[in-house]
Amino acid sequence: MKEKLRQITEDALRKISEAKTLDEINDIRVEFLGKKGRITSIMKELKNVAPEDKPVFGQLVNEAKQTAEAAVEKAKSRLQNAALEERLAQEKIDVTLPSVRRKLGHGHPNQIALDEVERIFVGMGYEVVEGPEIEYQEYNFTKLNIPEGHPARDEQDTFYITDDILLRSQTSPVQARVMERGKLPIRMIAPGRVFRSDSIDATHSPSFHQIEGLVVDKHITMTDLKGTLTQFAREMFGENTQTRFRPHHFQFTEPSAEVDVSCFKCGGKGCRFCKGEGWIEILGCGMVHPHVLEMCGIDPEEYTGFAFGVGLERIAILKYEIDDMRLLYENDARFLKQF
Ligand code: 2U9
Repeated sequence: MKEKLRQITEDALRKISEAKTLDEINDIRVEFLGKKGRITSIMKELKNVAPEDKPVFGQLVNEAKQTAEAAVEKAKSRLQNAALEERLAQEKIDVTLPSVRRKLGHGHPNQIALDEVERIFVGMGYEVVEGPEIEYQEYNFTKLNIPEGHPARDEQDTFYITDDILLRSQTSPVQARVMERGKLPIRMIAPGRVFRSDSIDATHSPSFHQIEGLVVDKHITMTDLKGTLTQFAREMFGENTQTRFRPHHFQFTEPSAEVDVSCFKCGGKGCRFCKGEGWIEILGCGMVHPHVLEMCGIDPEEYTGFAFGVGLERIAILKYEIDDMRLLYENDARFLKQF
């Protein structure tokens, strides 16, 4: 029996010393020390040992168990250390290698144009205010003098979520909300995404961006409007830019105008860029309609104001000479990084 135990122990130690992986070690541990392992099972043969030899035999089995366990632990740490050494050797970093050059992103032309417009108006003391893209029809239309059933609602046909809630077709509701707050005077611009139920072509998109402006104070006149927008045009398109105000109609302003700038390519002589006109349309504007002031809680007898609206894409297209608006939405880095 003793001889059998010695043989099993010798087997275990040899196998342990020859093992090359942690998995192999684990298999050997199960083979010898597991519940049905060879060393564990030999205890069952205790009944065949003479009573006087039993204590000695028990002790021998225990010693064999401890020897095998110790050898397993030692082999485990030997293999773990070897694996670590190998990983460290593989992951060695060569600090003399050239670094991977990071690709830098680039501002979107819309963003570059918006930053410029904001810089100009903030320089004139305006605040930049943002508002929700999902709006009540009351703020998007009614408070802007476009009552239910008015044909102007069709011109700005947008996406309705319910009868009452829609995707804003203009950023004007932001100004209506600021007026309602009642803190005067107001000098603000409201940039943001707007929505119209339009098909996509070179100059239209169901989602585009506007920047609208609003000034409300005592004694604001059309002269303030003309001076402000002329200054904006000069800063945006060059200091020799001339402006031309043509009468127009908007529901929310009276009187209203569209503004053209002298062509910054030919200086007004007429070229391919301005289609021979010498002028390029850039924005719409007007004196805030007294009824709009009233609906937003401001007394039109005491206060007057002017407002304007520009299409951000239109400004970007003009300034960077982009001939198709769709290019602005395709996110092709080869196009975007040119500006
Ligand atoms: C309030 C009162 C008046 C905003 C204005 C325009 C003129 C205008 C268009 C330009 C091209 C929109 O992007 S576009 O399609 N906008 O011409 N917008 S005045 O007038 C307001 C706004 C808010 C409370």
